[in-house]
Amino acid sequence: MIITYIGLGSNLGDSKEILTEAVAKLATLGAVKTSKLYQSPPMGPQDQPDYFNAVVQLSTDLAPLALLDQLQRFEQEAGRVRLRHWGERTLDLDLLIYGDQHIQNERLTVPHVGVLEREFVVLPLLDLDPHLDVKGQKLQDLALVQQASLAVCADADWATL
Ligand code: A4P
Ligand code: MG
Repeated sequence: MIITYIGLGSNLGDSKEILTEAVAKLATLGAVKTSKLYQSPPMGPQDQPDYFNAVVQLSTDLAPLALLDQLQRFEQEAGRVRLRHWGERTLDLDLLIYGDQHIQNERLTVPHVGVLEREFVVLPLLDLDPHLDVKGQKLQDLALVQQASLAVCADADWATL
């Protein structure tokens, strides 16, 4: 069993409902725990709605590419259309961390490129494991943790099934 972390984002449609459904789908792949639910202004183009973000810890036997296939299937099922880079989307599922593995191929970069820079990723990861270490960096020591301006909009039981 590998411990993985999946980043969830949505800023189109009924985001809370879409993310709750995504957690239920992830739960079909293994045991899940959810972070708090956050809301944050968009990174990238500013003429789009604020995002709802969370992270799910998923313990699974799926291999990395098989897991990515499932994440992309769930995105499609949520009616995902890609309008533009860093643009609005109904559901974005990113494979942030897969055990302690470093993966680099044409479909997958793990740990995910933004994992140390994005507060909407770092804060929910710390909800799930305050001692988490990524690429040799303790997340709780990152400067952005002290300065974070994310709004918590629900406690960790927001997606209770
Ligand atoms: N891919 C490579 N590595 C991974 C990985 N670790 N997990 C490839 C998932 N996919 C990975 O993804 C494009 C390709 O990345 C996939 O085909 C996969 O093989 P995509 O999600 O279709 O592309 P994208 O989302 O347009 O680009 P990108 O760079 O993934 O965007 P991000 O980084 O996902 O950022 N602002 C706030 N506040 N909150 C957000 O959640 N999200 C984004 C999107 C922009 N601004 C945001 C937020
Ligand atoms: Mg993505």
